[in-house]
This record gives sequence, structure tokens and C-alpha cells, in this order.
Amino acid sequence: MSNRPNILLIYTGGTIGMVKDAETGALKAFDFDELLLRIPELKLLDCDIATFSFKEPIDSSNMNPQKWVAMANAIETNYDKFDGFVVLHGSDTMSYSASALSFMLENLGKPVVFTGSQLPIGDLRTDAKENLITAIQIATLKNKNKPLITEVCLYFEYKLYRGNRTTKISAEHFNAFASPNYPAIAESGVHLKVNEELLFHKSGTKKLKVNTAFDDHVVIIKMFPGINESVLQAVLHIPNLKGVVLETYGSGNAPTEDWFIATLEKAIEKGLHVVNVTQCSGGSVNMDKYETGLELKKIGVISGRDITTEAAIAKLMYLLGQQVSPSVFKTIFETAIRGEMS
Ligand code: ASN
Repeated sequence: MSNRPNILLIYTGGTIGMVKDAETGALKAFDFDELLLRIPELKLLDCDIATFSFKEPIDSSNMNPQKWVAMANAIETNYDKFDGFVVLHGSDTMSYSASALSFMLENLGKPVVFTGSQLPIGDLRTDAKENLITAIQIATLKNKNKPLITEVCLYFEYKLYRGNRTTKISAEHFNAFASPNYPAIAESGVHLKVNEELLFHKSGTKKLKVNTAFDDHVVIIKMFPGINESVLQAVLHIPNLKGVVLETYGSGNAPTEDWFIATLEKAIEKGLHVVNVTQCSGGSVNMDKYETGLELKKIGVISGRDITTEAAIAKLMYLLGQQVSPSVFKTIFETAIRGEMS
């Protein structure tokens, strides 16, 4: 038996494996086998690569919780056979998926590296090859014969980030992702430099547990000057709504107008979980700082601190799916469980 690391490449779709439709000129997904033919360099890597492909690869705009489950199941089924997993995924919703998988995969002891590209792999100027090859190399890294990375991360344009800290910031640049509140875990230059002190470690020796129950009775409300009572009422009266991510201003501020606070307060009293995240691209919610935040704290709004919107909505679906009791929901949400907040 060879000592080469075994890597499973999970192909979900995305620009990386797309070609232009001859009729419309629009990019659409194509067969995964072709993808491998287009990267002969993969054979030069010092590892064995097996592949698993979604039957119908998708543009990641079509991602949903059922497809997160399909990814998690592929990892669970193959967990013992492989040293690491690389997920090829469209960049548009990659941060949502990486966040969701970080919650689904409890006690993860191996690397799960999401990557993709801005240009298709067949394009002359493609960024796909570097992203894919380095993502695979990262997934093979070991420390004393054990996987070095034991978390869900995202590799794009020379940087490896903790997946649930990322957000897509550009539809144009190869440098398409940022991790505003947590430094890159690794950087790829002439050498691959891993900042080991930034890595996430599971506690104890517990085995992988895959939690696939996600509850999608959730919504994101982005605050804007001019939001009115009928809009807020309409959203909060969505049948069966259980959780809201409220994207507030600055350090977690929202209007102090009576109708706004009273409407939210009533919904929270009825059992709705409301999470406060900032719509700023960096920094943290601090509901003690201004009166406009304190009002939210008083009525029981949960602080998302410096979590991204992507991780907040995934964590909300996850905790609701786990049927966390209302009495501890706020405390658990406000506790970092996969390094998703500081
Ligand atoms: N629309 C594509 C996707 O997310 C974008 C990309 O992969 N660059 O699937």
C-alpha cells in the first residue's frame, strides 16, 4: 500500500467546471470527467485523488440545505478512506456552504477545503488551476502523521481562510474572498505558510458526528433608513418563522422608534430568535455602546458579535434544526462552537 495521502475531490459545480453554451453564450456546468482531463497537472501531485461528483453539477446560486446534506454525506461515507476533502464549489455561495458544513461536521478531524474559481478551468487566464492544486496540497498537510488542518476552510487566490469567517467580496477580482474578522490561516507564496496558532482544534478525541437537520424557517432582514412598520410586520408574520438575522448598522444599532422596538419585542416574546449582525464588512456588534443598540439588547436580541451574515444564517438553521431549547438558545448562539466568532 502506498503512503501517499488520499484526497477526495467533491465536485458540486461552479464556474471552475463551466463551459460556454454555444447558443446563448452563458456559462453552464459540464461533466466532471472532462474537468480532470483539463488539468493533467493533478497527476503530478504527490497524492492519490478520487472523485465524487454531484449528478447534476450546479451554479452555486442553486445551492440549498439539501445539497449541503449531500456534501456532508459524501464526506461522512468516505471519511475513513481519505486523509482530506476538497470541495469544488461555485464562489457565489461558497461562504454559506463552508459555514453550513462547519456546523454540520461536528468533531471534524480532517481537512475540508472549499475552493472554486472566477474563470472556468478551460480559460487561458484561469485562476482555477492554482486554486485547485494548492487546495489539494493543503488537504494533504500532516503534522506528526496526523492531519494538520481539522476544520472547514476556504482556499482562494493564495489565501486559506476559516470557511465560516469568509465572505465573497468581488464579482470581478481573482481575490474574491475576505475574512474580515479573522486572519488567513495560511498563505501560499514560494512556500506554503500555515499559521498554526490560528487553527481550530476539536476538543478531546470524539468521533465525527454529522448533523444534517437544518431548519430553513429563517430570514435575513437588512436595515435601511426608510424601513417601515408594514414591511417589518409582513416579514415577521411569515408563517412558521423561527429565526431572523437582523443586519443592523455599525456596532449593532437600529432605530429606537417605538413601533420598531415594540414589533420586534412582541415577536421575540412569541418565541422568535433574532440575531444581531452588523452590515459593516468588518468589526463587531456591541449592543452596550449606543442607546440604539441597548434597546435591542433589552428586548432579548441575540448578539452575533463579529460573525458574518453567512455564518449567522447557517448557525441559526443549524441550532433550530438541533431543536435547541428556547431557554438556552441565546447563550448557545452567543458561544463560538466552530470558531465562527471571536
Ligand atoms: N455563478 C458561479 C457560481 O457560484 C460563480 C463562480 O463560481 N465564480 O457557481
